[in-house]
Amino acid sequence: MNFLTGKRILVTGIANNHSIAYGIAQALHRAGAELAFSYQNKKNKLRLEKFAKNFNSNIVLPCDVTKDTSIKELFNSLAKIWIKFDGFIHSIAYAPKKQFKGDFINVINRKSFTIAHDISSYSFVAMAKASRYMLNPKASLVTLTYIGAERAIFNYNVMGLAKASLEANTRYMANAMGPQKIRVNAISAGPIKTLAALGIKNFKKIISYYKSVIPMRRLITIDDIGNTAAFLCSDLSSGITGEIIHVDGGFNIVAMNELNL
Ligand code: 0WD
Repeated sequence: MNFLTGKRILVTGIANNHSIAYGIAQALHRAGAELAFSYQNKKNKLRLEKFAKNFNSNIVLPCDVTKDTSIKELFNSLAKIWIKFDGFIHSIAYAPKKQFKGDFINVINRKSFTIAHDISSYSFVAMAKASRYMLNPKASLVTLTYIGAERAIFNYNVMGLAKASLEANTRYMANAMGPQKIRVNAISAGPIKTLAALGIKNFKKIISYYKSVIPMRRLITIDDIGNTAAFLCSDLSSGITGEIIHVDGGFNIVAMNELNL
């Protein structure tokens, strides 16, 4: 299935081979896409260079999305290799660790609110702003969100607000970039054990509750997310933009099932 042959896609947010972005890179590669990668800091560089080889890529570039200069440098460096490209995967989120533990009102503060929104939402449009001139018509931008944007989830706290902002951002970006024939979508993923997720207090309990109530009765994998991202990056999804697509085994459609009675 080479439905991404000829597409060049930048993948951000691989911390290790459990990262959602890693599953996405695997699916994009299987479908024939050419890939480039960005990493946040030097400690990830070597590991990412090794991963990139698995995907026949040697394009591994630094980018810390908290700095406009770093975002600009990423696309300046990429432009020397790819004059134009066909989209990117935004798989980046951060809030200070203390925010993921306890009563929302008690733990929230102005600084953490700003950091969470800056890194987890603004960075998506900042990357689009910096790369717009390099994006081919039919390009596709994909980000990752979570149901904590739509419903209150204990301990998810300020990240729920940042994800709600990211989802609105997806719709505004889709509307602004539609005339340029660029599509923008978000995947709302079910919970997956990754480095970022393990920072949320009681994450293992979230996973076991989840597994017991979702219609599919199984956990979502990074392959499930990867396959949907590959579809969204391809022309197979040519009529879809501004959507939040749930890849969560149906969790979001259930209010109660027999296991809760
Ligand atoms: O259950 C889950 N794991 C879910 C994750 C459910 C639903 C959504 N998501 C979202 C996350 O919120 C995030 O947006 O998926 C995305 C990827 O999450 P992940 O795969 O769970 O996370 P992880 O493997 O930890 O990668 C997140 C990466 C960072 O990794 P580390 O662990 O080194 O912080 O985001 C990147 C970084 O690579 N990142 C940044 N990249 C550039 N500049 C920055 C930054 N300032 N901050 C974080």
